[in-house]
Amino acid sequence: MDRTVYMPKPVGTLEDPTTTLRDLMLSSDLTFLMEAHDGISSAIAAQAGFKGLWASGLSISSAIGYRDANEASWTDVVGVVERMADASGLPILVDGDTGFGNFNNARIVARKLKQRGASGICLEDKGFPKMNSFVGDRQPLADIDEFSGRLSAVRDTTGPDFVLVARTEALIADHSLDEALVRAHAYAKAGADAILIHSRKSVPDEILAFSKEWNNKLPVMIVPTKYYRTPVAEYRAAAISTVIWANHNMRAAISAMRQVCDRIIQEESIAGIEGEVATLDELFDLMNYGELAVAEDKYLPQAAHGHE
Ligand code: SPV
Ligand code: MG
Repeated sequence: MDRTVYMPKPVGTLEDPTTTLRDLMLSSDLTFLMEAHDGISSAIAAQAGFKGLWASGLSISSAIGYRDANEASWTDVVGVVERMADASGLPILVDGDTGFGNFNNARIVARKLKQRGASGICLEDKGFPKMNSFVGDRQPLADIDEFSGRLSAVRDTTGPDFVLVARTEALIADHSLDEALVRAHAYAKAGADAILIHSRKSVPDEILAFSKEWNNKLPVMIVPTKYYRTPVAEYRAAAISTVIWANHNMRAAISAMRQVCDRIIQEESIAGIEGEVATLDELFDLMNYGELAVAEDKYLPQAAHGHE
């Protein structure tokens, strides 16, 4: 298959993807952002043809052995996002959780993410430390004015290009559609570029009702993890801007790694799974080792690079 191979690029040579995320978000067609959580999952998503990435808080924290409860620090997240940007060359919307504190923490995180190659940040209207939206029933919402201040601080700090997504957890916390709408209006006023409306229902009814009432005041983003059966035609019909496939690279990795570990421990051999795992050549191709060999020929003294 003829696939463009992305490679880690030196800082400063990346095309600026900021406009691209905004363009994707504002385009008339439905946009898909794929979850990634490190360099290699970002490169794989780019090769598959995704145009943008979701740097998932759940997946990034899981990948480094933490729970999605702000156990990973914001500097952990910034470091991972930098690797994701370099490895994929794609625009990245970063799950900034609640902003890691108050308005001041939120604006520092957003500024550092922008400096390190992110194209936007999504902030959710809860407090620090947060808990993953699908864990437990206690999801206390932030005060609307205080959270709006967090959004405005990010807006004022990152400038007009960096995409700012306000995520309301009103429906996750079992509040009404009206509460979600009141919050979305306040967040729009505070400077958000888009609203992410989250739901934990297995059908899309409440997000479609929100979208209808909201009437495209700002682009709407959704995370259909729980209502995964809904055909995307319904989102197109509802003029949803962006669908986030929020955790599927991580969940795929868990299944694959479990299967391989179980087989190797049972069989005390790697012979059985050889045909079922990526080849080393596939890995070298993914990381563009070919370019390194060409560069060695160009830059290393002939005697030193060992290719004779
Ligand atoms: C994430 O991917 O970390 C998200 C989406 O925020 S969810 O896990 O559904 O809260
Ligand atoms: Mg998250």
